[in-house]
Amino acid sequence: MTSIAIDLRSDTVTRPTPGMRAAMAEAEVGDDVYGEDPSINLLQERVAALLGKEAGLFVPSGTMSNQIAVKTHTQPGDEIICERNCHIYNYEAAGTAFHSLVQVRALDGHDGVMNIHDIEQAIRPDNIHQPRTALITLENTHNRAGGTIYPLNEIKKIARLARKRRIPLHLDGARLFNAAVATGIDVEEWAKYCDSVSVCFSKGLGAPVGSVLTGTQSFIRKARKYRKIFGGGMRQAGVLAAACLYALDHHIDRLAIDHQNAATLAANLADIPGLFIDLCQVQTNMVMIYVRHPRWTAVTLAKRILDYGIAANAVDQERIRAVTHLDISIEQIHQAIAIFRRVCSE
Ligand code: TLP
Repeated sequence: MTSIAIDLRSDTVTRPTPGMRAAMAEAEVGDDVYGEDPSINLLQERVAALLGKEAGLFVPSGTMSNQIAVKTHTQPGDEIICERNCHIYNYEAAGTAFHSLVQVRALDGHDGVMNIHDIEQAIRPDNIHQPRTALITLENTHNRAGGTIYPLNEIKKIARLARKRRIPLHLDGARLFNAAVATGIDVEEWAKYCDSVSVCFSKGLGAPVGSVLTGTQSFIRKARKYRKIFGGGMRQAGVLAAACLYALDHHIDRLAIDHQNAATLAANLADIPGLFIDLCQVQTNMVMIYVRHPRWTAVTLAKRILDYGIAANAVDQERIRAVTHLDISIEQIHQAIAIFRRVCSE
């Protein structure tokens, strides 16, 4: 197996820095099922306050956070509305059906953004034949669209509609801090329009494990019970929360470097014959590389660059996703560009 020198598969691949490891080693801990882990309690409070929510819940993964949110907002037999390419619908192994017994109404979007009229049309009337529309979910930034930012105005419109129809709105904010750093709009403003918000620490923020789900006190009380049922009640997990606290203090502003690196990668790859980049889509730390090459498809090109130690995932036959993060330097970005150029001229 070729060893990976430059790992652009995801921002989930980062390893904790020495400073983060030191914070983990020194963490105060307790049994969190009893609510007695001071590091977890502090993290939950800090994240809730940052997002302007009443309470937070520490969970092992972004997937569990989203799935607990769906479970807490819905009843079996309900329907939820989401965008067709979103993570909840595509990458959580049908957890909505498995855990919550809900059906998904997936709407076409543009760069992950749903049309407000399509949402309005999709909301079910109160009719014995039809499921109840119990939840609308959004994703910011949007993974499969290439790290695109959900326009705040669109969120406001959806929130207004959702409130009018008494439907809760959940935000999968796995990369919400990327959206905040890229726009200068703080996470509280992004979160304000949504009833529940999930944020991840094991993506761009560089922690090894952990997400926090936020919402009202009563929502989080219910969610805590579901976390236990899902097997996510952890004990002395303050060592993990300490990594997340460290990330809050040290790794948010530096996301701007990842965004700059993604922009450099995109601008240079766009010049290589056979590769196409929609530069408007490059808004944060991801680059979707469209492969329209006489020799390579996205899948074969991803395999070939791996021979040179560059790892990036083909998300379909046409696109490779490259993600920048804490463990990728600008020198590595230039090395990766050189490899793409070389392979595309083979
Ligand atoms: N996304 C992963 C893969 O699952 C695709 C990645 O490499 O990008 N929401 C969004 C928007 C995500 O991108 C992810 C992870 C999650 C939720 C789930 O987080 P984890 O992996 O912690 O369960």
